[in-house]
Amino acid sequence: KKLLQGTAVAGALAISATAVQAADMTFRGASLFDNEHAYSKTLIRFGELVNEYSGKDIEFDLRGNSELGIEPDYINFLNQGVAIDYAIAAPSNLARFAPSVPLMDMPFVFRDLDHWNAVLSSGVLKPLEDVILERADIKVIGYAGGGTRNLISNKQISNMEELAGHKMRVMGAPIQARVFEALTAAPSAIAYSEVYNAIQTGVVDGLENESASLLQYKFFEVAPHVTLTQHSITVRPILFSGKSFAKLSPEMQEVVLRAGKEAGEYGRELESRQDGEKLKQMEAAKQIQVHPFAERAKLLDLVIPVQDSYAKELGAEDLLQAIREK
Ligand code: MAV
Repeated sequence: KKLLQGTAVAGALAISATAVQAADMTFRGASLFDNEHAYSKTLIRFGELVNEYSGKDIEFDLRGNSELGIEPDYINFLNQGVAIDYAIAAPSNLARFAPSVPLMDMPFVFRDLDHWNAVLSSGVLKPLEDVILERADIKVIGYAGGGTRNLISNKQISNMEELAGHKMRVMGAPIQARVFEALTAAPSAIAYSEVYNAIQTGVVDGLENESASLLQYKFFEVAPHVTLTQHSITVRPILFSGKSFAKLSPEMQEVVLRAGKEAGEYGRELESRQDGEKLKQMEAAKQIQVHPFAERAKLLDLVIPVQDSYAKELGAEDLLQAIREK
């Protein structure tokens, strides 16, 4: 772990008057994607803002392209305070610490982008941030996301009949499987890094994901049909290890929180704007065929009772209500 190592380097170099630019310390981050993806851009912006607001020269060592694994690994690292200091991950990856966290962006919780924006610019998710800190020792410093998730499959799906029994990969949180079971599909939880192969070998016939990830991981090569279920708009917390955070001075903690919040705003604007563009780009390049879903209202009818009973089991009815009312 290099968090404090840079200080010694800076100390050694400070003997030269021209060495004041030497790195004060190093923070390491992880991303599933290359530097063109909104998550990586958000994390890069975060580093730039930290340096701008602190007046320091901290090295931000961002390891992209899944070099350090996938999001569940990042959660383990952040929780243990090893390998990395910051990352972006889907709330579903935090379910094993706190089953209420995936409620943040569970399918069909947002009516539209305005609703999603209203929720993210309010403090309504604060109880979930508290539970993440308490149970996982991970600090939420901002929110990225803004991709709209659709079904991606190796066959056309345009109505309830075609959706029935559809074998699809979902994220590991139990609420994800419950929602898609309620929609009569046949979901299974598979690690993100295995999904392409799982489709290619016929283990599943598709997944659900947003445009930027579909483009970057080229799922269309094995699953070229996109069905506009528009079932989720992603919320992607920017996470900082509680153990790394505790080592910072109060001033640096303030800087990290401010930079995280602003980087998140930048990332959300970017990803939500690019989402539709990327879908059109893949369609124009004949990489995907886009299908409307004839009975979207029916999906909502099937899912609302699942959301309700999930929130009830967790004692999170007030939170769900507060999100819905935004
Ligand atoms: C997309 O790549 C992102 O939303 C990422 O945050 C998720 O973890 C991933 O999908 C997934 O479905 O696991």
